[in-house]
Amino acid sequence: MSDLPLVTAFDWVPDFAKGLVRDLRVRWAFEEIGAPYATELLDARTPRPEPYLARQPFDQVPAFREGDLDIFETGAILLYLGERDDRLLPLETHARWTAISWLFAALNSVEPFVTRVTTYDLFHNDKAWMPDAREAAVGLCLKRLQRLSDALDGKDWLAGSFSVADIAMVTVLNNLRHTGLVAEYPALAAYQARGEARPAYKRALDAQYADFTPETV
Ligand SMILES: N[C@@H](CCC(=O)N[C@@H](CS)C(=O)NCC(=O)O)C(=O)O
Repeated sequence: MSDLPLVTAFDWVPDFAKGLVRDLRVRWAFEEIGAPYATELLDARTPRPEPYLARQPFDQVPAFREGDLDIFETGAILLYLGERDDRLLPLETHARWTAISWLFAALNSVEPFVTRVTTYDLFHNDKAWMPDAREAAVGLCLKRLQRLSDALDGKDWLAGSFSVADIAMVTVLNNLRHTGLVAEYPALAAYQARGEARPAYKRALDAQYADFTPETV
């Protein structure tokens, strides 16, 4: 058994989810600081082993384990990693709390609006009520994107320097990759591209793909 911090991930997901599974956030953080981690791969098609619920009560990935410490929720895991390295979370009080505020904002104020759109697109596309519901969801999502774009206001990163807030926000925006919604805001599209251009992001993405079992059919 490895002593490395352990991140759970899936060994298979449908194509539309590849590159979007949230263990990517944790992998990205590790890659930014050049720290090693190990993955424990779970099968997305079958219920996770019952003891897993003690580590992730919603039966989702990722869960994180280091020694006897278990953490779930990507926000909490990112915060934990940020606490140990100022390349992920600045030490200066104002910048630190700006980053933490934006970390919460990514997960609480932006992600739910993004998820509503993607849920309609990916899981309810065939429903009669879908066009009206989607239109309403897109309208609300665009309002959040506009506010986010305004807040970036010439900044490269949400808290001045790159931080876990950007890991969360860029990966939230990535869920809209099948739409043109982010492209409606050039500053936002540029911000997203800046995040994706980071070598650590690319390494994290490669690592997530490498953990998927090749399709046999
Ligand atoms: N709020 C959780 C969400 C985790 C989540 O949605 N995980 C997805 C993969 S990206 C999952 O495990 N889905 C499978 C399921 O819900 O059964 C977090 O940020 O950690």
